[in-house]
Amino acid sequence: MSHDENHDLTDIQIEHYKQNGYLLIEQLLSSEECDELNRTAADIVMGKIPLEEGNGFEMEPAAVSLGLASQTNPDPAYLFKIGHRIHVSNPVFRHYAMCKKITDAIASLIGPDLLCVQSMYIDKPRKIGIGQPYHQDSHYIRMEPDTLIGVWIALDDVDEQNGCLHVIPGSQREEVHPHETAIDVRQKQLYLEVHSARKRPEIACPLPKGGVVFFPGTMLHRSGNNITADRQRRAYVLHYCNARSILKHKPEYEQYLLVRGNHYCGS
Ligand SMILES: O=C(O)CCC(=O)C(=O)O
Repeated sequence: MSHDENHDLTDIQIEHYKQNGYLLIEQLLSSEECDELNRTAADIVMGKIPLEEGNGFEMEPAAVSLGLASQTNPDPAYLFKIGHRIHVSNPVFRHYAMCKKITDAIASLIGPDLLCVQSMYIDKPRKIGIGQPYHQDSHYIRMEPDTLIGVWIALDDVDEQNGCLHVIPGSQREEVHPHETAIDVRQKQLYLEVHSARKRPEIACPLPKGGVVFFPGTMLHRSGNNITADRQRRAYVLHYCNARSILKHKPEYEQYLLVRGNHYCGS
C-alpha cells in the first residue's frame, strides 16, 4: 500500500459519524502492525525500551493484589496502562499516531489541521481486567471549541467477553455530564462515572484486531471487564483535536503533537 494513498472517509461514513456519534472501521491496521505495537509495549514494560519523561506504566491492580506482578516485578501479561505521551516519545507509537490511515480519516471529521493530545496503551488482562465505566473524554481534556475525537484501535480481536467499547448514540450532542465516583467497588478505585448513563440503551463495538472506533469527546462510552480465561484485550487509544482549538490544560511535558496541517498559536 502506498504511503501517498488517500484514506479520506466516504460521505456515508461521515454521515454515520454525524448521525450516531461513532464510526467503526473493521480493518485499519494489519495484524502485523498490531503485533509491532504490542511487542513495543511489552518491551517498554520489561525495560528494554526506556520510558521517557511524561510517561508511566501501571500493572492491573488486581494482579498486584494477587501477587502476580508489581511495578518492580512487571509482567506485560498483567499490564493496565502505559501513557500519556508515547505518541511523542516512542518512535513506533509515534509512527502510528501520525499515519495517514488515521489522520486522513480524522481530517474528514474535524478538519485538516490536527493535534494529537494524548495517547494510552490499555490492556485488560484475561480473567481480571476491569472495564472503565461510562464517561466522556471531554470531561478530562477541555478545549474551546470542543473538537476532541477519540481513536480506539483494537490490538486484539475484541468483543463483549474481553472488554470491547460500548457507546450511547446521541449522547455526543449533550454537554459534559457530572462525573462522580464509580459505583462498582473495583472500578471506584480507578475511575469516575456518569451514573445516569447506566440506564440508557447502548451499542457494543466488537472489532477484529486492527479495527478502530472513532468517537467525539462528548460521546458517553465505557469498556467491559475481560471475563475470558485466555484472551488479552489490548488497545492503542489516541485523542486528537483540531489544531485551532484552544486547549485549557497544558501538560507538564510536551505532549501535543502536530500530526497534519498547520499549528495555530494558543493550542
Ligand atoms: O480501553 C478502555 O478500556 C477504555 C478506554 C476509554 O474509554 C478511554 O480512554 O476514554
